[in-house]
Amino acid sequence: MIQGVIFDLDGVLVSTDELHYAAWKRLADREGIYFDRTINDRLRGVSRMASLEIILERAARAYSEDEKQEMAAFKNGLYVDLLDGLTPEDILPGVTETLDGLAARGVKAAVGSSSKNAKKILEKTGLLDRFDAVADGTDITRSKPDPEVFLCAAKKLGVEPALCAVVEDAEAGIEAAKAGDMTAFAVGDARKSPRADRRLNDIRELLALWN
Ligand code: B16
Ligand code: MG
Repeated sequence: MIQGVIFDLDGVLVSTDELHYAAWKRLADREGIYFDRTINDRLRGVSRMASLEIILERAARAYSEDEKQEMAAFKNGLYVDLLDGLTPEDILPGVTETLDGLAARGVKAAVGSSSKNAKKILEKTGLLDRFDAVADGTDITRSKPDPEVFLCAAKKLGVEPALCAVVEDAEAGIEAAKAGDMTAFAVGDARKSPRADRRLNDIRELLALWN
């Protein structure tokens, strides 16, 4: 039986995906690079620098390493400013009830996010105290689809990976969960992933596992 649930952050707990999109769009427009929401879906769960490389696939010229660092910093500055506006109202529907339900069933909960801004997001939304452990972009060297962040979360929870479930909105995250020998629950965009073990229309459906 599953003893620990590891939640992705962006697109699962909080809709920061819209803020990532707005910040990347500003950068792409500044550089005259085509960028749309379909390309943005490929950035879900992917690290900042890997996201930039995906955006640069449409660029008309090559960029130097220094230019790439500047672009990533520019985007992150915009994104961090947007995070200042986050409140508990930005928690996605069903998340609070799901966390309450897990706690009532004695199931541990963690965050497993590629973001280096995860703690700020959890603080601004009041979610930080709701988790037994947080593993994020500051804990890892390899981003999803590598399982490192989920294995780190499982270790912090003290639960064997095989007894952990992951809830993800990104293909890269589903792949990471499976590479880590965990059960992968897909929400949102990740429901089209063939590798997901289960697909949820509503995150609260997760609680049926323990009924
Ligand atoms: P940062 P997740 C991911 O968060 C986002 O989905 C992805 O779009 C972003 O590039 C990545 O975090 C890194 O974020 O630039 O804030 O360090 O879905 O793994 O919670
Ligand atoms: Mg995500």
